[in-house]
Amino acid sequence: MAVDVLLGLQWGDEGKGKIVDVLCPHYDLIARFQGGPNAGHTLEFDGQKYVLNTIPSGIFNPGTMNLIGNGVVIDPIILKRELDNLEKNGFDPVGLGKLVIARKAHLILPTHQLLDAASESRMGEGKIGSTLKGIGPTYMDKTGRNGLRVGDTTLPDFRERYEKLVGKHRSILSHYGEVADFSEKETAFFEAVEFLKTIEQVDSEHFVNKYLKEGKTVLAEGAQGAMLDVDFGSYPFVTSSNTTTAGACTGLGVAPKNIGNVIGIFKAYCTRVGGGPFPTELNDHTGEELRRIGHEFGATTGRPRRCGWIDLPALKYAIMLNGVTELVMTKADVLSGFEKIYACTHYQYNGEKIDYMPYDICTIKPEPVLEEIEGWHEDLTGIRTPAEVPAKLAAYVKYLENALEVPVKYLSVGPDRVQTLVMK
Ligand code: 2SA
Ligand code: GDP
Ligand code: MG
Repeated sequence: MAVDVLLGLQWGDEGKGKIVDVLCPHYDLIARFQGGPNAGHTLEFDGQKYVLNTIPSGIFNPGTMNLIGNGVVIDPIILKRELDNLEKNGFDPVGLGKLVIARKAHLILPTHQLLDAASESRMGEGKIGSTLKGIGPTYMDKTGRNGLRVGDTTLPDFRERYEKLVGKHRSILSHYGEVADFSEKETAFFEAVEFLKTIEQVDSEHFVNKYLKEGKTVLAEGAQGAMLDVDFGSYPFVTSSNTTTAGACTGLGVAPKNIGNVIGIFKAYCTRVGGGPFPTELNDHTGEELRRIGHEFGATTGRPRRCGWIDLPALKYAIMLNGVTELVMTKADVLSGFEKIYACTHYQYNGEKIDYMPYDICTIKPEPVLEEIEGWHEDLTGIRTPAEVPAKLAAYVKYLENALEVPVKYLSVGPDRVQTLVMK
């Protein structure tokens, strides 16, 4: 068996949580492989809405196991809050043994959040627009070989290791001229660490490979999106992990030869939250309409998302990087009623017309070359079969399939799990 991968092809928030929830009955294991509580994955069913930050989106399916992989960074306070919320709603994945966590996953400390905020506040116009969850500083400590891991919480000298790392953070903060005051957060952190210890810890590399050996099905769940990948995204306006398929290998301990289908998700238009280049951004009434109709606000921070038309050079790049084998298009319903919609086919860049994402999109802005497409007016939210898809939407899907050279297998027409059409 191979590990299928599901990930975002734009700047995040493509609807990954919803689609994992839809697909998880086909899988024995859902495994998150990167990112942390910067992610907000929204699921809706039976009139209820849930936002997951760290917990994999297979958690609501009784038959599916969920793994938080070694590539994820974990804030114990947020993870505890997520699990408490689930319990209040009648779900107890820990009690049911449906959630395991990699002991090699790194911990986000309260001081990582202070460092994130201190760094952002000094960047002025050039700030990344991070979620302030401490993601960057935690991955810095991981690659700098100073980090604390989930497995360390069970060691007798955990507190000393913690104090050592916090001491380092204090000196960086004092260099920034900041006084580190986090005593309340620290108490909550240690309480949450005790709770964390009640979740079964595993070696994700052995755990996932055992599933494969036993012929079981595994889906790796990505967070953020390809254009936020630390290597290939719009650097430095990116997150601090590999959001692409390669990240599933390192973030779970899976060999590249054991990657199967790669399911790439994109919105029928495009959004981005935080700073950085966004070639097709609409700073006008149309952009505001997309935000209003699509409820485009950060699932974790509530920040307004920037909105624009679909960007084909960026999508083609993401498809290449990830080895995408099938596509999912979400939020088609949001475009209903737009007389004309537009697709960016090329960029005008430095006096040239190009069809790829150039190296320096931060100082030289690529101007989008847009193709006009007839919109559709039908309300899509009640449709359930491909036969009901309006002709102009079907033409848009065909147009995208031709341009992207990958089939659109699912079409999402609303936030609820039932609002999902199997197209092939
Ligand atoms: P960070 O916090 O260090 O990872 O931020 C670095 C950049 O990555 C962006 N980023 C995201 N972009 C879209 N969605 C994300 N999750 C939340 C959501 C975001 C929210 O689901 O809506 O609620 O604001 C996410 N997480 C990180 C971030 O905006 C920075 O541009
Ligand atoms: P993720 O981070 O990729 O899981 O996406 P988010 O949850 O951050 O943002 C996607 C938002 O769009 C959520 O509010 C979803 O409930 C919603 N959503 C997902 N698919 C659709 C869709 O097809 N139509 C509409 N209108 N909303 C959708
Ligand atoms: Mg999100």
